[in-house]
This record gives sequence, C-alpha cells and structure tokens, in this order.
Amino acid sequence: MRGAEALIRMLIEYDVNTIFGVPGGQTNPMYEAIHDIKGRISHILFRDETNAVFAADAYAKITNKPGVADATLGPGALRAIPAIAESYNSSIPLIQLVGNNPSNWLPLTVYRGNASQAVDQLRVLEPITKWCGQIINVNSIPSIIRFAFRAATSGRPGPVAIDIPYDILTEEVEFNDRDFYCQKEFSKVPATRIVPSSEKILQASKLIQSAERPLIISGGGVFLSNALNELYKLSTTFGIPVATTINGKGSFPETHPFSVGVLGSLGGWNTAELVVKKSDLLIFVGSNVDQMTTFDWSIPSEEQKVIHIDIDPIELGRSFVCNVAITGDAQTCLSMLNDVLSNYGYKPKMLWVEEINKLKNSSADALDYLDDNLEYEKLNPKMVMKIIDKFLEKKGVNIIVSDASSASGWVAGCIRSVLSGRRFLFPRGMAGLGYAIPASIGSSIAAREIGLEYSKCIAIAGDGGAAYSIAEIETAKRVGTSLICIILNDSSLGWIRKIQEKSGKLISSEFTAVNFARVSEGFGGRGYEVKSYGDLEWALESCYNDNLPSIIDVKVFTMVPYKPLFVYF
Ligand SMILES: Cc1ncc(C[n+]2csc(CCOP(=O)(O)OP(=O)(O)O)c2C)c(N)n1
Ligand SMILES: [Mg+2]
Repeated sequence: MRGAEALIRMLIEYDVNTIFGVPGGQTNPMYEAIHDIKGRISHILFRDETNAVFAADAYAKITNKPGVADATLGPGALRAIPAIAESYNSSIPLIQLVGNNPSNWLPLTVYRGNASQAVDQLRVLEPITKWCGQIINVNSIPSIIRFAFRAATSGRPGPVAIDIPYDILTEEVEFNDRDFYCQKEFSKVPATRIVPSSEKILQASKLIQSAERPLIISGGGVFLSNALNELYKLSTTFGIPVATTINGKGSFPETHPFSVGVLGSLGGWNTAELVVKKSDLLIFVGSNVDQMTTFDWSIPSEEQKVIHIDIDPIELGRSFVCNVAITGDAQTCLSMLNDVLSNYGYKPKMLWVEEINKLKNSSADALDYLDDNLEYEKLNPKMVMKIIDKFLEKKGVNIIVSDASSASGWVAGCIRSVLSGRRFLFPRGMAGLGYAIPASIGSSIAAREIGLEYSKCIAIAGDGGAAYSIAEIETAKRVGTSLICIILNDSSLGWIRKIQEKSGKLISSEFTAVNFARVSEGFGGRGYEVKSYGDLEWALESCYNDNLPSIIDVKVFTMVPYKPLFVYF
C-alpha cells in the first residue's frame, strides 16, 4: 500500500468525510488515493488555501469534528497561515495536511529553498498550531494521524499541521489491518472531559449564593464542550441572566427573558452592558475574556467578584483578579454547579430578576448609540440589518456567517439568535478579512452532512472583506451550496476610514465603485444590486429559495458598530 493510501484510510477510520484544499504536484498522490476510494471522502477544491482552511474551520464549528484541509508546500502552506491562525486563536480543531519535496532533498528545501517552492514551512506553522511535524517514516503514518487527532481534539482544541514529503506519499509498504486502529473518542470534541476539583465547585457555589446580582458570560468553549443544556439549566433554574461573547452567540437563546445579549465593544448589546455594570458577580464560562468582551479590559471592575471556568488554566484570570479559577470541561463544571446549587436549595434572587426585566424593557435597541437616520442617499447599515433580522425571523433557523470588521458587529448586535446552538460564526480568532464566503460554504457542507436543521446559510461581509474571497462563489456553485452573501458595500475599508476621519488624513482606505452583483454572475451565481430598503426585502425573498449562490450588493454609507471608537478616539 502506498503511504498516501494509508493516510486516507486513517482519515476514513476517523470519520473524515470532507477535505478542503488546493492541490499541488507534491500532494497529488494523496488526491489519487482519494480518487481511488470512490466517493468515501469528498474533496472540495477551493481557489485559495486560506479560504479552504476557513471552510474547514467553519465545518469544525458546525460538526465539532476536526476540519481537514490540505495545501501543497511553500506557497500553498503559506497561504493557509491566516486561517490556521484563526482556528488556533479560537480553539477550533483542525488537521492541516501540507505537502513537501522528497525527504532526501532536505538540504535543498531548508533555508531559502533551492528546490522549487521550498521554504522552511514548519517553522512558520509552529507558533500557530498545537503541534506540527513532518512524517519521516511511512510506517509511522497511522500513529502520526492518531497523534494528530488526539492533539487537535483533547484539552483545549486547536489545529495541528502534518508535513508529508512526496516520497512518503508514494512509498509502498506492507501494513496490516491492526495498524489502522482508531481511537474513536478523538474524532470529535470534546474528546476528553477534564473534571474540575469539587473543592473549587463548592467555592464557586458559595460565591453564587452570596451574590445579589450574578451574571453568566458564556463563550465559544460552551459549544466545544456541548454544554448548552447545562448552561440553560443553570440560568433558568437559578434565575441567573446570561450574556454571551461574540463567539458564544447562540449558546443561550437571545429571545429568552434571561438573555441580555452579546457583551462587548464590538456589536455589544446595550442591555448586556447595563447588566454587566450592575452585577456583583461575573461567571465566565468557556471564554478567554478578551479585549472586545471586556471593553478594553475595563471589566471586571475592582468591586466585582469573578468565577472563571475554562479548559485551559493558562487563560484563567489573565487580565483580572479571579476569586475562583476553575480548570475543567464546561459541561462537567456547569453540571456539578447545578447539582451543588440544587442541594443547597439555591433560589433565584427575585429582585435581580425583576431588575433585569426592567433594564431589558428600558434599553430598546441593541446598538442604540448609533442613529437610525435615513437621510442619506445610501442605506443605513443598521437599518439594513434590522430588515435582515426581521426577514430571517420569518424564515426560521439559518446559519449566519459574518466577515471581520463592521459586519461582525452588525451580526452580533442586530441579528437575534432565537435558538440555542452554534448557528452564528465569526472570525474572532484573528479578525481576518475574507472569512464569510468560504466559511459559509464549509458550514453548509457540514450542516448537510450532519442533517442539521436549518434552511439557509447567509454570509454577511463588507465590500473589502468580500473581495478577498469572492472567487469562491464559483466553488459554492460547483458544490451546490446555495448561500446568500449580503455585501455591505460602502466602497471603502470603512472601519479604517472612520479612524482616519478623526485626523482628516484619508489615505488608502477608499475604493472605486464595484458592482458585486455583476461579479457574482461572472462566477456563476446570481446578483442583486440594492439601493433601497424595498429592493432589499425583494432581493432577500427572491434568492431565498434559489439553488444558486447569490450576492446581494447593498449600497450603504459607513457606520461602525464599535463603541470605544466613539467614546475614546
Ligand atoms: C486580512 C486583514 N487585513 C487587514 C485588516 C485590517 N482591517 C480591519 S477592518 C478593515 C476594513 C474592512 O473593510 P470592509 O470589509 O469593507 O468592511 P467595512 O469596515 O467597510 O464595513 C481592515 C482593512 C484585517 N482585519 N484583516
Ligand atoms: Mg467597506
């Protein structure tokens, strides 16, 4: 059996159904092996390695299985870097396969490659992966794949990269069936559940008991741990309101009376901000408590008590004093907390529950620090988002994938998550532009594969972000994903231009007009150009049941849903 066949056989053992990537001569033996197994794995060709890995990241977020991507050596490997870093920073499990020259070319591959396309790629991959390494012996393929799945899915998940020289893929060796054994529990996250110390859970319960105004802040780790039910129980049984981080959006239904929405400077809800300021105990779960969530580390205040639950002890209390720091799996921790609080006979603090209700009623709108004016020739992005929110509410459950920049704030702030579940995807790991379109393709494929209940995948991006990955509309068409991409087209890098407006020194932040509707048609999709709110409603309705991917190009003026920009700059 060739090394490439052994590699693919191992991936099948780990229930890999889809690989996202771009071929190269050095990885072609792997493609031949995929070809020969006749449909057991489908390979999705992207037009850029970054996009392929963004798709794999989204696939992993929807399925909780590691996304698998491939790139050729050198230029392919380096183009995958921004997306691998995205998965690394947001703890998403990923297996990145990377090609290389034959191993006996090593002296010509390292340093500044003398062999064509060679570069010291492992050294570039090292700081953005949980582990990366090269296969130096074809017989070790099965054990390295097992290692890769364990590394990607155990503890705090993340990407691993495997560098596979050409001769390893083509070498013929004898394997026997036992070589291909699979540790199934590592084919998904959470692979292992780290149990917290019961002493810490007791301490946390006491702190919750003594608090008057507790607030849970739920992050993306709650999805990775499948802790949604336990979170719901903790909140609803004991009357503790829930805010989420952007990445945690959807971990608690935003239509529930105890939801106070998304917290933070980027697209944060007014209610969440009011409630976080009033509360005397913050309970962070599955979150690294980052700059955006904390309004540039201005919460927790010195008076607030904090419980921080995370799988990774390195994150605990990183930027604040933590009263109880708990290392453990979110589901296990929350379930133990529920039990202890029940045993204590903990009762909801009714005064706090009533206050939350009042605050929710008084803060009418998620982003009400931004105006609703309609006077401009172009559309107001906030009003655009409200139309999209209303439209989607009528249509049922959808997957919404946001690009970086303002789009993330608009989606976090304006589109409500009616159900529990990871249906909102953001590139919060790196906030790199270009995520929305490829990640929509990855999530549609994932949803189709696991039979997830949803009706449409909607990408929302700025014109700058969309242009990074617009060619993937052809990919969407080719693989039969009928996504809708709404482009907030302000003919500029709006976020940057807003910053520059403060000094009046506008430079390299504006584009000439682009007609994205026509661009979409060129790639085989549909295109709608929208200049009025009525046009938008019509366009949404007409592409919703379409089988082709569609772009809705909405001409907006620039508005940035980021609070400190208005407060401090
Ligand atoms: C890959 C990458 N390059 C540069 C940036 C820096 N950046 C942050 S926001 C922004 C503007 C994005 O413009 P657009 O996508 O049109 O969104 P808008 O702000 O106009 O809504 C840029 C360039 C980034 N986040 N990612
Ligand atoms: Mg723009």
